[in-house]
Amino acid sequence: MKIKKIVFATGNLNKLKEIKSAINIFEIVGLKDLGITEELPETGTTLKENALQKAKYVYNKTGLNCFSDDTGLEIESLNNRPGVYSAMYSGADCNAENNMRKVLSELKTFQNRKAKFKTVIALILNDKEYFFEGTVNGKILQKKKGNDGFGYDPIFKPEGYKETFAQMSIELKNKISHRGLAVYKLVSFLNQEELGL
Ligand code: ITT
Repeated sequence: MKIKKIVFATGNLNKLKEIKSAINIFEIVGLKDLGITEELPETGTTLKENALQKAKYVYNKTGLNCFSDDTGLEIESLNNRPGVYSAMYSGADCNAENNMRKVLSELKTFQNRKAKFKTVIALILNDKEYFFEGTVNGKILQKKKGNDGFGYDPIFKPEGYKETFAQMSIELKNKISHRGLAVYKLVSFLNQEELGL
């Protein structure tokens, strides 16, 4: 089977940019290219459920092979919150700034700032479902640093690095990040499918 192009089901243009930069052996088709403008359903209680829900929605609508990504930030001192609720953490007015502000304020009195980002990718290929996961450990800084990346990147410093994700090139972030690791597994799988292994 030859896989030449695949749909990435996301409404998040920053994710699309990262995925396009990480994958160059298949053409990545975005939702805009397909005229899909509505928000994807995301009502599950786990990353896996949400990832599958988004991929299924687009697969059912288009009949095209596709994958999606659901990501959460788990902070140890906050009992792994915001986790699957990372996108809407600050409530009705949620956006990256408000979400980060809430996390920094909640962590004020805590010494333990350990956190991890987790991504689950759900792939629907010829009617079959597959999942790929990636995790990166790190910690939440006292204040924001850097202007690149998106979401919680300015307050997350991955283990073994001096910079936050928002201070890194997209290439370095892809090499070590939750999403980058999950994508690596996805691409290895698709390559095998391609070779018929
Ligand atoms: P889609 O569901 O349409 O893919 P989304 O932005 O809603 O887009 P998620 O539910 O997976 O995606 O994202 C949960 C939250 O985590 C959201 O606020 C993102 O900004 C944030 N996030 C996701 N990936 C991130 C990353 O690599 N670095 C920093 N924050 C990230």
